[in-house]
Amino acid sequence: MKELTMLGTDYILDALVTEGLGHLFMVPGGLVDPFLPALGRQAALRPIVAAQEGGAAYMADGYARASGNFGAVLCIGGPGLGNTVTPIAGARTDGSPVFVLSGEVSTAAEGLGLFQDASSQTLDDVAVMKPLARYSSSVDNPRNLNHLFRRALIEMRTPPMAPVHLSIPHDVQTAAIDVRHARIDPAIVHPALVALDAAEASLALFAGAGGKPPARVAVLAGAGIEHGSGAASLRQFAEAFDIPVATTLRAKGVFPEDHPLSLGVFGYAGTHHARIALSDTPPDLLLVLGSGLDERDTLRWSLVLPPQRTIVVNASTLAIGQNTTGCGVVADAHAYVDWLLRQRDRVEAPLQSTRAARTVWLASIRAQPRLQDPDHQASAAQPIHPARIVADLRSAFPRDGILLVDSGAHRAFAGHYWSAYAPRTYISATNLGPMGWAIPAAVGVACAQPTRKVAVITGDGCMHMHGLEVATAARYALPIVFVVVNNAALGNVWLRAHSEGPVPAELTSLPDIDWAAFGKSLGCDGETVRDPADLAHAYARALASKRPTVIDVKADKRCATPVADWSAASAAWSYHE
Ligand SMILES: Cc1ncc(C[n+]2csc(CCOP(=O)(O)OP(=O)(O)O)c2C)c(N)n1
Ligand SMILES: [Mg+2]
Repeated sequence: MKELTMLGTDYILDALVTEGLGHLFMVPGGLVDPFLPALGRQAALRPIVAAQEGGAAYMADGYARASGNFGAVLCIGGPGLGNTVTPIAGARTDGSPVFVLSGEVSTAAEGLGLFQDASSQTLDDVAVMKPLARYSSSVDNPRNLNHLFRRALIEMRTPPMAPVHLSIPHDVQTAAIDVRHARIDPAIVHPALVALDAAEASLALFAGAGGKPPARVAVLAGAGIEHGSGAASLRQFAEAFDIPVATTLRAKGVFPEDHPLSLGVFGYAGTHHARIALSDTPPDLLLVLGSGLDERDTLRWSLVLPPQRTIVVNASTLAIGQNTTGCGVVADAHAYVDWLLRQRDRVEAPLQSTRAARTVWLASIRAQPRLQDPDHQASAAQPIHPARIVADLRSAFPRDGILLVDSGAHRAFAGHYWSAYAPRTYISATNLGPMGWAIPAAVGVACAQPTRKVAVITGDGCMHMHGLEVATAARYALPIVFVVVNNAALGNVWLRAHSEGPVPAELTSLPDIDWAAFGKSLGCDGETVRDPADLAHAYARALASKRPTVIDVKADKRCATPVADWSAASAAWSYHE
C-alpha cells in the first residue's frame, strides 16, 4: 500500500532536509515556480534568495565548505543555469560538493519553441553542465526521480567530491511521487578505506634504509585531510613524535598556525619556514596528506619528492601517480593517519630515536624569519598597506571566527599575514580563483555556522563582480564583516601591467567607489577607513553589529605582494626540466 504521495518538488525538498540541509540558495523564475508553494510547505529548509544565480551557487559552495555537508542551489534552466557556470567550475576544481537543481520546460513541450526552453532539444542545460559537474542529467520521468536523485548524491560525495546537476522538467516537479528519500549512509560515500599493502610499505620508510631512521620527518597537509575531518588525528600524530606540519594554502588552518610544530603554508603566499623545511633541502621523509600537488601546492614544483623519502596519501590514484614514483597510498588522508596511529608501536622506535634531532632541525628553521616584510603589518602609511589591513583584522577577530578570502593581490596578503587556528576557518576558492566568490560564499558560511563570526577580505574589483550580494546578507540579517581592500585597481594585474605603459596601467585601474555608501544603500552598516589607526575601531564596531558591515579601506595599490619565495621558484622553473 502506498503510504504517502507527494509532489516532485516536495520529494526534492524533503530529501535535502533528510540529508541534513537547513538552507537552500535560490533565485526564483517560471521554470521553478512549483517550488515556491512547496517551500512554503517545508518548514525545515530556509530558502535564501540571492541577487543572482551565480551568487546563489557561490553561497551553496560556502555552505558546503563551512558545514562539511553539501550545499544546494535552485534556479531556472537557461539563463539561470548559465549564471552558475563559473561557480560550478570553481566548486569542481576545489572539490566542493554543490548540488545544482534547475527547472526545465515540460517534457512534452521540449523543442517546440517555448520561452526559455533549454532542454536537450535546444540549449541543452544538461550538456552545459557535463564538463563541470561530475554528473549532469535530466529527470525525464517522475519514476526516475528517486534513483537519479540518489545517484546524484552519491556521485557528489564520492571522493574527490564534486558538484552535480539535475534538470527537473516542469511536469516532473508537479508529478505525484509515491516514495520518500532515505538518507544515504555516510559510511558508503565516505568509506575509511586504506590500501593496506601500500600502507604497510609506507611503514618501511619510517624505519629508514640500512637501519638509519629518517630524522627530518615533515608533513604537508592538503584539503583531503580537511574533507575527511582528520585535523585532530593529524595533530595527535604530529605531537606524538614532534613532527613539523606545513599545510597547503587551500588547507590553511587544518593545523593551528601558532602551534610550535607549525611551519605555516607551503606554496603560493606561504612562509619562509615551510620553504626552508620542505624545499630548500628536502626532508629525510615527507608525508603528503591529501594534497593534489598542483602548481600552487608545490611552490611551482620546487617541492622535490624523492621516491625513497616520500609518502603520498590521497583518495585519488591520479593525484598520486602523476606526481610521484615513490610510496603512494590510496586512502582517505584521515583514515591513513588513524591507521598510522593504530600502528604506533611499529613506528615508535624510529620516530622516538630521531625526536631530538628533529627538534634541533625545527628550532634552526624557526630561528629564521617566518614572514616576508613582517614590519608591513604595522605600517602607518596612507593609503593603507594591505598587510596592515589583514593584521589588524586578525587581532580583532575571534580565534574560531571564519575568514573568507577573494581573488586578487589581497589573496596573497591574506594568505601570508593571516594566521588560521582551526580547520574550515580560512576559506578560499583556491584553484580557479573566480573574482567575487567570497562575497556570496560568506552568506552560505554564515547560514551554516550561525554562531560564529564571519569576515571577508575582498577587493574592489571583486565587489564590482558580486558585491550586490551584501544586500542578501542584509536581507537575512547575517552580520558578516565585508572588508574591501579598495586600491582603485585590479591590483594583481595592475602590479604587472603598470610598468608596461599608460594604457596597461589605465586598463587595470578602477574608479574609487564609495563602498561604504554602497553597503548602506543596501541595508548594511558602512565604514570608510583612510587612517590605519582607525582600523581597530572599525573592526570592533562591525564585529559588534547585528547587521552586515561593508568597510571600505582605502588601500595602496603599489604594495608588492609578499610572494618572494614564489617568484624565486617561478624564475627557476622550467616545464622541461
Ligand atoms: C572572474 C574573474 N575574472 C578575472 C580574473 C583575473 N583577475 C585575477 S585578480 C584580478 C584583479 C582583482 O582585483 P581586486 O578585486 O580589486 O583585488 P586586488 O588585486 O586589487 O587586491 C583579476 C582581474 C579572475 N580571477 N576571475
Ligand atoms: Mg583592487
